[in-house]
Order: sequence, then structure tokens, then C-alpha cells
Amino acid sequence: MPLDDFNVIESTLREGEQFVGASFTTEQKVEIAQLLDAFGVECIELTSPLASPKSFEDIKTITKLGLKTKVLTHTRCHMEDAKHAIDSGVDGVDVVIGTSSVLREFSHGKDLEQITAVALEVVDYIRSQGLEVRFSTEDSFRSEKSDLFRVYKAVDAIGVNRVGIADTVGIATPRQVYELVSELREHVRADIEFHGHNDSGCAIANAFEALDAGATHVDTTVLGIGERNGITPLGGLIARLYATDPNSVAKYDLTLLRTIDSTVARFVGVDIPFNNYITGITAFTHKAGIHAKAILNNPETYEILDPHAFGMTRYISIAHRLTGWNAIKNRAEQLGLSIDDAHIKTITAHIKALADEKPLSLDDVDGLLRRWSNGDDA
Ligand code: HCA
Ligand code: CU
Repeated sequence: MPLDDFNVIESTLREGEQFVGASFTTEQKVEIAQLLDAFGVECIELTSPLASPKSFEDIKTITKLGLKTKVLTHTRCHMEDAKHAIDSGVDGVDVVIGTSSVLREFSHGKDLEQITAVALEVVDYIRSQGLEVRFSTEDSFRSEKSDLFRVYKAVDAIGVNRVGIADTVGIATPRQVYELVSELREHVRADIEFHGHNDSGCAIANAFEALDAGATHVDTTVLGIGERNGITPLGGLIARLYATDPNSVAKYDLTLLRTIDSTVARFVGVDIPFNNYITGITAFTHKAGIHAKAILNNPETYEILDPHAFGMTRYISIAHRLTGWNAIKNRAEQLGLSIDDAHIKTITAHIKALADEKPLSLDDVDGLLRRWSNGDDA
């Protein structure tokens, strides 16, 4: 597919609000919406207007910001919800209803006939009001495929804009996602959206497979925040797509990712994880001597993502026992010190021996290099 023609539905202001640490103020929501708009996401999804009076007011505020991105809200597949959603001024409504037997029994209590009937009524109503509408089945991967396709085909026949597949519990594997989306692609003409939770660590791979199989829209949140351990992270999806083809994400302002991640991290009271895609503190850090040497010769040896494309810089860690003389030589050059290779090798051996005794800092290494270049032997 259409890796050259996909859309991000950024749900930090809906799924992300379901993260335990999230309780955004109006000002914070506006800041997040504006950052995501500047980044270039195609759609943002906001919490249901029925969640609270403030949620309703905040949707109205955000729809009046004049953003380029489409503003969507998310509600149950319910006429009352649909009416409120339309009153809030959004461009479109994402509706969802559970189709798995466990949700049918313990959540809304409707059978498939009733689900189909209400889906048709709500989709038709939203369309009649001139808004875009998406119909999604919660917990799609624990639903009977025949049930899913029956409802999807019914709403497709009356002109739904998008159908959504939701891996609500994070159970799906990339292969299952690929197969379900491919089959659905053959049965509906509507756009296809994928929403994947990360309980078993497959959210990015699943979103990528969905796109590869013909999905047109992928849901993300900043840092992946959401219910439990969240969904496909925006930065992680971007990393995956960039690694496949940098052109596929050239439409976004990638240099904003760091500000976006750090802003949302601050608002929800967490740090950016050290190993986060692109913006984690170690994402572009190289350590072993062999890696450092190759990176210094040509960064492509060990980097599939160019840090500069994201406004980030690479860091080569040299003050440890795995260091190599090429990296130490490079550091001497950075410091403007002229030391011949034989001496650099001796200093490197010394650094390794010292690092076996105690943790070293870059200052320790710099001090050693300076002393040797002054003709001092220790
Ligand atoms: C939830 C709902 C949802 C909806 C996804 C969608 C999910 O459980 O809170 O609208 O496609 O994961 O099923 O986020
Ligand atoms: Cu979800």
C-alpha cells in the first residue's frame, strides 16, 4: 500500500486522555493540538463531548483554532452521543461499538442484529448532517470475523467514510493484522483505520502491517500514552516508516517530535523513556569501539535513522572499557590536541585499564588526553 498516502489520526487528546497520568487543562489541549497541527498530522481525535461539560467546551475551543488538521471526536455508537458530537463543531465523528462476545455480554448487551441496526442509524444520521463518520468495532480481534464483516459491509453500503479495526486489548500479531486488513480491503470501498494497543509490544508493527495491507489511517498517541500501557506511539510509527522510506514521512515536520514528546511527557508527569524511538536519550548513542569507529567513518553503518532529520544529534560514548582508539583519536581531534596514533593507542589502553577500576567520565578522558599532549605521561 499506500505508504505514500496514509493518514495519522492523532489521538493523544482522546485515547491519550485515558492514560492514568493524563488530565489536560484547556490550555494544554490547545498547545498539544497546535503542536500536532504544526507537525502535520492529518487528523486529531478528541475525547467525547459527553465525557464532561469541560470536554464539550474544549472541543468547541479547539475547532475554533483554525487548524489545518481535521478535528474529530470519538463517541459510542449511540444517537444521543452522535447529536452531542455534531453540536460540538467537529469535522467528523469516530463511533465505536463492541462486537466480541465478551463485550456483547458484559458491556452493551446487544446482539449482532441490534448492533447493525444502531450502526446504520448512527452512521446515516451523522452523514445526513454533513459530517465525516467512521464506524469501528471494539475488540475486533476477539470478534467473529463473519460478524465483523457483516456490520462493516452494512455501513459501507450506506456510505460510511471509514471503517475501523481496533485491537483493543493488544492481542493481535502483525500477521493477523495483515490478513484481516487485506481481507477487509476486498470487501469495503470505505477507507480503513487501524487502532492498536501495545499490551504485547506489537502496536507499531501492527500499525505498519495494517498500512501495508491497505489501511489508509492509523491511530497514534504521543509516546503511545493511553489505556493501560497505551497504543502505537506517534514517534515509533514515524521511525518505522522513515526506516522503510524517508519520503513516506517527508510530509511531516520531523524536527518537532522532540518538543511534542517532551511537552506531553511533562503534561502527564513522566520522563521520555531512555529507549524511546528517536527522542530517547540513548536513541543515537554509540558505545562499543567497533561501532564508534564505523560510525565515525560513515554513520550509515549503524544508523538507519539520520538524527539530523529529527533535529537530534548523535553521541559517541568513549569513557569506558569497551572504547577503541579511533574514538579516542577523534575526541583528541575535537579537543584540538595533536597526538600521534601510537600514543593514542597507549592512552586507550590506559583508559580501558582505568575503567576496569572505576566508572570514568568524559572529563576524565579529556584530562588524560590533555596531560599526554602536554608531554605528561599520566
Ligand atoms: C476503548 C475504545 C478504543 C476505541 C478504538 C476505536 C479501543 O477501549 O477505550 O475507536 O477504534 O481501543 O477499542 O480505544
Ligand atoms: Cu484504544
